[in-house]
Amino acid sequence: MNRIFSGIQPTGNLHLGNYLGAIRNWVRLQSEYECLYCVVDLHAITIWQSPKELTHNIREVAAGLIAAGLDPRRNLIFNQSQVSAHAELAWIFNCVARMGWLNRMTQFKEKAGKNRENASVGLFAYPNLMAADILLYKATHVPVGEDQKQHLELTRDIAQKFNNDFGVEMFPLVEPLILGAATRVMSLRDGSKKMSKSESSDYSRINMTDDADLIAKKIRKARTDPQPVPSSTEEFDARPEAGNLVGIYAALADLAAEEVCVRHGGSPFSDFKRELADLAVSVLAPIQDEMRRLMASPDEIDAILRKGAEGAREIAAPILTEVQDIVGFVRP
Ligand code: AQP
Repeated sequence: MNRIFSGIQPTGNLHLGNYLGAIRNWVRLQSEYECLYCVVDLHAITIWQSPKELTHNIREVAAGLIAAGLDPRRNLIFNQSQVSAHAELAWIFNCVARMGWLNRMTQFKEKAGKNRENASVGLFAYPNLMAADILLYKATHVPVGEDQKQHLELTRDIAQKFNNDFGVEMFPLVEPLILGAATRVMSLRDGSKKMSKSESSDYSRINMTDDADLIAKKIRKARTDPQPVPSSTEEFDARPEAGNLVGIYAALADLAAEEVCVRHGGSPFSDFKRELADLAVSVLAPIQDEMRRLMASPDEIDAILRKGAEGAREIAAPILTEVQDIVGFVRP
């Protein structure tokens, strides 16, 4: 059976990259697969989170998922810390994965920056927890943005090493699902950096909670070059900021980037940016309305998360037991 698991961190500022690279695809997959979607709060605390803000952000991300169209009756939507098996399996994987493998992870290098000695141990071991998230449910497919490709390869390595070490066929080799025209949405200020929640400049991203005026302002101020809209995707490598805006337009309009180049190539960016802002607002406004409604009733969100966690625990429990037996633990 095909089963999907994917996660998103409640680190604040849910943005257009999260929506186009991940959430929107999750909505489309819910009719084809059994899906578990997780607000990964254990991952979030690998970097300092203010407790009050973390609580708010967990609910806001859950509200964003539901408002974007994930149906809690068809999918399990929950926050990671409510299912303790994630942490238990992650510990076992800490003992399977090798230091050398984790040393190669580019996300750790980017997030730890120059001060690696001061990064949390959790940040270093982040990919092991991610492997546990996925393999705890024997998920077969993981829809993610391109930035997570390396972590998924590590998940496959961990699954394979566990199977080899213990001589079992316990874990499947998961397949990434990298879908859509915007698998890597870049910063509006710098076409070489991905759009990110934790980037200090708010003008680098479009947040899911930005109102129409702010979206229009951010797009108007987005960095481009003096040339008009590219006439072909072949120009994107040399003009990353221009390519990024065309890619965002394509994803929002559900068109191929090449098609957008055919329709808008040669137009001044000032006109294209106006159209892009209108398009972004028309896609995001209904999601924002529903997010606001949900955030006004946190009990409704908490009930959805609680129910999702109960369902997740039911799937996870026998799988964790099987792993514990394989490892040789004595259980009650
Ligand atoms: N810029 C992006 N373009 C396309 N997809 C993206 N995703 C994130 N940024 C982009 C996808 O969104 C999902 C959830 O990501 P995450 O919250 O777990 O963490 P992240 O990838 O580390 O995202 P951020 O925004 O950069 O968060 P911070 O700044 O807190 O680290 C994933 O599927 C991811 O691929």
